[in-house]
Amino acid sequence: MTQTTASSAAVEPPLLVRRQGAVTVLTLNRPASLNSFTAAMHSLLLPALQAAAEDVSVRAVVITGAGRGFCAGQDLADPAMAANADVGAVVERFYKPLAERVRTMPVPVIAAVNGVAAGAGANFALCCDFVFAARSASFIQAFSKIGLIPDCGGTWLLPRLVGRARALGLAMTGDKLPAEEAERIGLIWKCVDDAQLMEQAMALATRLAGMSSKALAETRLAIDAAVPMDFATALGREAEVQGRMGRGPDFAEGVAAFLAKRPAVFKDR
Ligand code: T3D
Repeated sequence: MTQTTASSAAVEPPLLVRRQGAVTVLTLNRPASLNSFTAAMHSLLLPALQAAAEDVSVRAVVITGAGRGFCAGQDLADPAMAANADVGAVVERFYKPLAERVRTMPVPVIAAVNGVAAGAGANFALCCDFVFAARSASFIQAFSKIGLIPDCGGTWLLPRLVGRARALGLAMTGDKLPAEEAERIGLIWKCVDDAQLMEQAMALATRLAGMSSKALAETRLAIDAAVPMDFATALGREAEVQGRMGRGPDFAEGVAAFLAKRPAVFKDR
């Protein structure tokens, strides 16, 4: 096992990169501020993911955090960000490419959420193919509390993972969701004992690394491609299908049975 820092100049680099067999392990490393994202961290994170994507000997990626947090989202005190008043531009520059990179990796990506994951930190984890969370970890859609909407893929991911009601509940309240509850509602893959987190994440990463990377990446693509439909398209389809149903005999029978206060007898096929 070798561990290198992504930046040799800094004493405490904000990202640690190491290899364990065919698995690249990325550790967000700003524990004093719960590994919140700075411009400096972004400048290492995306290239590290890109390097893993391009290195054919890498067959899985595990992402975790140093210290007691996974990632508290955007570092709200980062001068490099404060100088950039355009939050949309920050999202365009950092979070869009980051989320897109994770979702299109040629190998499986596993988040090992060791502590609180808030804001873009939560959604960065949810972009991954598998999310393991330590029992003491939690997920917070912190955006509404600072007058923002979920980013880093949150608006797309949340309703797909847990449905509209829970997506809105989490995003609007910004309440803390404990790891056990996150597993129960299907937001994440597994909640595990804190001491087991890395062992379990690495075991799955190693197992996936031995499988067909191509098949796994195509599986992700196929599942994502099968789900999406925008609201307007869904409304159009409802109208089209409802039109057909409304012209069919079962609708006529259903209405007739209701008005006659008798059970309906449906025969259409
Ligand atoms: O430009 C843009 O902003 C666009 C991009 C937006 C994407 C986003 O991610 S927006 C959401 C940003 N994140 C947040 O709003 C979360 C802020 N943090 C918290 O609400 C809390 O820290 C937590 C609920 C995550 C954890 O609470 P707790 O009580 O366990 O820890 P703490 O004491 O609040 O935090 C520990 C330290 O980390 C503390 O520093 P200190 O006092 O010990 O020196 C705290 O200030 C620091 N910290 C935590 N989160 C951030 C942070 N520092 C900077 N930015 C943070 N996001």
